Amino acid sequence: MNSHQTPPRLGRSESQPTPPIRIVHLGLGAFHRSHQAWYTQHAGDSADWGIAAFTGRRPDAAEVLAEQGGLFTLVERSGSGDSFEVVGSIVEAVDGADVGRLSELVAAPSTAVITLTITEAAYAAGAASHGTTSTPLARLVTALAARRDAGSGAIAVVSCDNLAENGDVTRAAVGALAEATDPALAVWIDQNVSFVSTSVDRITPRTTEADLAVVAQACGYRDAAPVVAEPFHNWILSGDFPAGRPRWEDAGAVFVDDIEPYENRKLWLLNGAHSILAYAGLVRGHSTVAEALSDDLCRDAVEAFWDEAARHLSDDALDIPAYRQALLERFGNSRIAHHLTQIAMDGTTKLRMRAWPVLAAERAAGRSGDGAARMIAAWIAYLSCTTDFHDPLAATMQDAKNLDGEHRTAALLALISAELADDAAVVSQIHRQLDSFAATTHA
Ligand code: CS2
Repeated sequence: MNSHQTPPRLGRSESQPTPPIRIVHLGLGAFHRSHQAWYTQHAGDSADWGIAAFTGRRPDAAEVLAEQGGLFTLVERSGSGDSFEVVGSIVEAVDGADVGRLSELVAAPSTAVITLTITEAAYAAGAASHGTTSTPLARLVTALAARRDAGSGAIAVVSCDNLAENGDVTRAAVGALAEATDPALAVWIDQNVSFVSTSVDRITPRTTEADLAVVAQACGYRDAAPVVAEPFHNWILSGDFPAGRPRWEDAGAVFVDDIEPYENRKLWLLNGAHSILAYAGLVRGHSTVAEALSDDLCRDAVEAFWDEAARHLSDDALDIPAYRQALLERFGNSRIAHHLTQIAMDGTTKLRMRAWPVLAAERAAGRSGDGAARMIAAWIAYLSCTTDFHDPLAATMQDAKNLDGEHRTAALLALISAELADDAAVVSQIHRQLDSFAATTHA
């Protein structure tokens, strides 16, 4: 190609068959594309399963992807190089506010699966949103009503957010919303919607301008919406698919009866370590996961937390030593620039699931839980040195930050869990860690 010519834009050719829409997704972001869209593309029956994906926080993402017929490049970034693949399983990209199109698609009898990546915080926000269609779960309830009215039958809803028992959490949130607006719909949902629990994993940092240039250079076309991810991917699911599903197992997905041990392993060891690295790392001036991991203080804090969490992950099939080793390698991949500020978002919701269960389990066993307490102390230290934080409880958090000493610590802990804040011994324990953390930081 002549270097002065603009390379062509990535797009579908007329002759390329497009799979029919049978999956509707809420929360079109980079993670959906590197994970569920990738698994669907690699299912043996991928020709039968197209995805219509609706945006959540980024409505502009639909426009850019729609211009490419839903196609995008997945850049698989290992420690030694990049490989490139065009993913074609998303066949329609829609602005999430288009509840009419969402209802139409969910009401279609051919639609069998609804997947969600709406962020952890959205499950709590759902409860306050009945009667509106401004939140993803409220939109989902509206669309499920359309399916009931159309008589299209049972369907599976699959949460792919980092929450323990995410299927049950979704069932409760959707059920409460339906109950508040249309009790008969709540009954229909109870009888016709299968809420599948899943544990999802693939590190997917935000795409940068530099990534766009890498793709143009390597692939010879312009892609305005590539996604960069690590080579590792994992998907564990538990639940029924009454209207069918793609053969995701062909791509490595695993179906289990009891998902809890797998969820906890992922949430505590991977996500918990991420939160420690994010908060401790940012306080200590690092910007990426790989940088924070190379700081002994941060790494020791991670290992100490892992030792505690591992005591509550006793099933041999979990192979915790191998899992820990693999995590150190994944986090250490410095070619993946996974920014700590991205992980630091929504701390109250995340720590409730990443730190609190381990702290509670350790204390119930008569031990200190200092490793888990340290994750929370790192979060408080981070809040003390920034005004630029993103959290669903940001407004209340500001009030708590204005207090002093242990009152301040207790008020911040209350945002994670009332039980934490009510336990004076835990408040002091975390408060002491905060001081030691700050002292080490400024040494
Ligand atoms: C991260 C996760 O942002 C975060 O809180 O811990 O997004 C993490 O990268 C993924 O769960 C990896 O699968």
